[in-house]
Amino acid sequence: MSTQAFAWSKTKAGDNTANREFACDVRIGLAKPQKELHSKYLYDELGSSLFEAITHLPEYGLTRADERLLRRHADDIAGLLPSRVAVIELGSGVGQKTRHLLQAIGGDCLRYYPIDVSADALARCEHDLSDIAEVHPLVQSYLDGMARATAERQPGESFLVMFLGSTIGNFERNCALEFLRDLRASLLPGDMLLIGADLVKEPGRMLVAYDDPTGVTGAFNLNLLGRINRELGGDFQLRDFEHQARWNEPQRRIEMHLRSRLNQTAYIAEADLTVTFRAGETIWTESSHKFQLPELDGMAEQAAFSVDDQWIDPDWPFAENLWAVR
Ligand code: AVJ
Repeated sequence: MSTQAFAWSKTKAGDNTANREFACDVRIGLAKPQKELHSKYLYDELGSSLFEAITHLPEYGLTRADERLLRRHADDIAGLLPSRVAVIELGSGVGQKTRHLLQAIGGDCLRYYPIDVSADALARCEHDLSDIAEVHPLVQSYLDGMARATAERQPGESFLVMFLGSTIGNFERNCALEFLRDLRASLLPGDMLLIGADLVKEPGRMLVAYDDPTGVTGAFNLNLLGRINRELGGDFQLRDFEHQARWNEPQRRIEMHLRSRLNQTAYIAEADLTVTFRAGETIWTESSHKFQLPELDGMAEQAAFSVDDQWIDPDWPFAENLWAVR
């Protein structure tokens, strides 16, 4: 056992359910011919902070486009909502983009349920937004959080669910549809979904957004191996891997990979797993699907939503979509 693994076993509860699930996913993912790790594991506290830093990069226009649309059209959006509404946000992070809309909706006791895997981000969210809404943070998965929030529906009240930042793009296209159907199933007619989707643009522009010269996205990606070291007693040498971003044209998605610089072996104590890498072999860590406008309306249709409105940013092609449960 390496010293790291020993330190791990002394500091973390070995029977922790979340850890076991992580270990199990790592075992399965790294046994595949194309090794892969689920992108949700990028967001531990350090990963969430690094993602926050990504949103400030000049090359990563996505978050600013999302925020511009929400700021410019907050009144339009608020005007299209049912009169009595509570707000749920999936993957809120610190909830910074949401302020404008919450303000436009207004009211004395607007309830806001931010759902996120990062407790730190939610604590900041609550702190920053409690002047304009009654904040009920939920550290849960999206659908578990949905169940918790919708259980608090009051008579005559509707929900607005916000799914911003093109997080829907992290799902494989068929899984995205399945997820939207599950989401729809947790809602009632009259409820609405505000969903942000990043649009296909010039490959060079997309690539540099996911491979910034400052190296923040690389750090964000490499942290996944650091997290395995910390939480699962791994011994990955982070310097022997490099960040890689690819534009997959047929699938219309950016993929992030971690590429092994050499032939090497890593051991992960908690997964009782030895993994070997050939030089140049990669672990696929994230997909960010990019959308074409017509396919968005098709997704709404197929998940039993109707399209109420859509706003597009002229500087960074990105679409904010307001769908209603039908
Ligand atoms: C938070 C999922 C929208 O896919 O663009 C940013 C995550 N990954 N840079 C995205 C991310 C690399 C981001 N989302």
